[in-house]
This record gives sequence, structure tokens and C-alpha cells, in this order.
Amino acid sequence: MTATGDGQGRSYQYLLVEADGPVGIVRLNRPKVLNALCRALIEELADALGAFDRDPAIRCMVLTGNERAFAAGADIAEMAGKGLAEVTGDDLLGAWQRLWRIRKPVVAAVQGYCLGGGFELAMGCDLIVAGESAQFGQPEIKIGVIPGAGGTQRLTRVAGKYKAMEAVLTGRMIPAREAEAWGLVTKVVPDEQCLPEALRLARTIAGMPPLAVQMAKAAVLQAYETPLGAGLEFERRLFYSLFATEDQKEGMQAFLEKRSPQWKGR
Ligand code: DAK
Repeated sequence: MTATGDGQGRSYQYLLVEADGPVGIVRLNRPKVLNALCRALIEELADALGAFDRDPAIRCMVLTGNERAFAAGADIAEMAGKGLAEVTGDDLLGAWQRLWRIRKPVVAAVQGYCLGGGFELAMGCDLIVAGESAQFGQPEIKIGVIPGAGGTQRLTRVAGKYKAMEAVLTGRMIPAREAEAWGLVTKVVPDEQCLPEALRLARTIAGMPPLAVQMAKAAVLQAYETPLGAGLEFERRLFYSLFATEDQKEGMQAFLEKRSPQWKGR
């Protein structure tokens, strides 16, 4: 498994992209500035994850940084001189929104700083494996702004008003174990186990029937969008629709015949 800047047929300036069997791996690669998320990096990331999302050979993705930082937030140097017209007029939001539309699961493997837009990026992933060194936070208040890529919303929905208020109003860093107690991460592991554990989870997910995986992701995310009744209805419709797939027949038949299922993704 060798990382290169050339994945999915194109090269990236700020990413290392590779496929390990059915798992697409994207590593943020701007180490000198703790993987600060400049505009070009976010556009590359949306392109790389989007390409994996469209690739039928890829079933799950892992997004990671390096030992020192997952990402220390949006690039402050790039934002500092901008005025209201520039921030509202450019299409940075468009690249971020492409990230939220990825259909296949993305597992974040987080070590070190995971701050501001970096934390928002991790919270936009579907599972988060944290190394013990991980430090999460929304420090935007300290530089005169507030979270702008979902921090006030996603953090509040997961951790609740009082934890979110503290994080957003003080900018305090939340260590991995505390983040786990807040329900912000899937699991905390020793740092050297962070990427291997994320890959293990991704391979497990990649071994499941792909259409059911995508529908399961969509159904869980729907819980953040709708009242309970509408969410239950959404879930039920997706459940019924899976009975139109060959994989439902195969999965249930394989169970009855006491053998391993062979998924077709249809
Ligand atoms: N941007 C640019 N450069 C950064 C950076 C960042 N966010 N974080 C670190 N760096 C750079 C530092 O400037 C330094 O560069 P040199 O001086 O070596 O050239 C290098 O990385 C190493 O950092 P430090 O020397 O500061 O390292 P320390 O270990 O002393 O401190 C730190 C680590 C993470 C505590 C510190 O670097 C820090 O506080 N960084 C800033 C964290 C932060 O405030 N992040 C939030 C940024 S605002 C939106 C989308 C996204 C966003 C908003 C809207 N829309 C789509 C609407 C997101 C906003 C944000 O994330």
C-alpha cells in the first residue's frame, strides 16, 4: 500500500490518494501548516472523495491527516484579508457542500489537532476513530468569527446545548477521551492503532452489501434532518426498496443455507 499524490487518474497538490482493495484512502497533506484547509485543498478533497464515491470498485473511504494534525481548520492566512463581499461571493461553500453529498461511508482517522473546519470536516464523516493524541475544538471565537461549516449545528446535535456552548464560546480543546464521553467519536485507540483501526472498520463495511450500506448511511443521516415520524417513514421506505435487490435475496438465502453471501451490488 503506497501513498502517492496521484490517485484516481489525477494528481493532487494537497492530498495523498490511494485505493487499498475496496477502501479508498485520502490523506490530507499540507503538513507545514497542520493541514490548514485552503480552498484548493477542499476542492481537491471534494474531487477525490467524489471520484471514489462514483467508482464501483470502492465501497468505503478513510480520511486522515498525519500524527500532528488531522487539520487545524480553514486556512487563516487565506481568509484574513477577505471582506463580506468576498466570503459571500466566492463558491467555497459549494466545495464543502459536495463533501456532505458523498453517498458511501467515510471513516475519519484523527490524530493530533482537529480544529475549526478540521473538526467540522471530521463531524461530516460517518465514523470517527480518534488516536489518544486527538484534540478537538471550535476555536473560531478566538479569531473573531464563529464556526461556519456546521460546527454549531452538528456539535450541538451530538453533544447537546451545554457542551456545544462551552466548546463554541470558549474555543477550548477537547481531548480524545473527553470527546468520547461527549459521544463525538466512534472509539479512541492508541495513536499507532488509529489508521489501522479505521482501515479495519472500513474493510468490514466494504464487505457488506453496497446498496444496503448506502441506504443505511442515508437513513441514519436523515435522523438529523426530520422529526421522528418522518424519519421512521423514510427508513421504512428504504427498507422496502431493498427487497427489490438481488443482494437481499442472496443475503437471506445464504443465511438459510448457512453459507457466506456473495454480494453483487444490485
Ligand atoms: N491556518 C493557517 N495556518 C495555520 C493554521 C490555520 N488554521 N493552523 C496552523 N497554521 C500554521 C501556523 O501559522 C504555523 O505556520 P508557520 O508559522 O510555521 O509558518 C504552522 O501551521 C504550525 O502552527 P503553530 O506554530 O501555531 O503550532 P503550535 O503547535 O504552536 O500550535 C495550534 C498549534 C493548532 C494550536 C495553532 O496552530 C492554532 O491555534 N491554529 C489555528 C487554529 C484555528 O483557529 N482554527 C480555526 C480556523 S477558522 C466555511 C468553511 C470552513 C470554515 C468556515 C466557513 N464555509 C464553507 C462557509 C472554517 C473556519 C476555520 O476553521
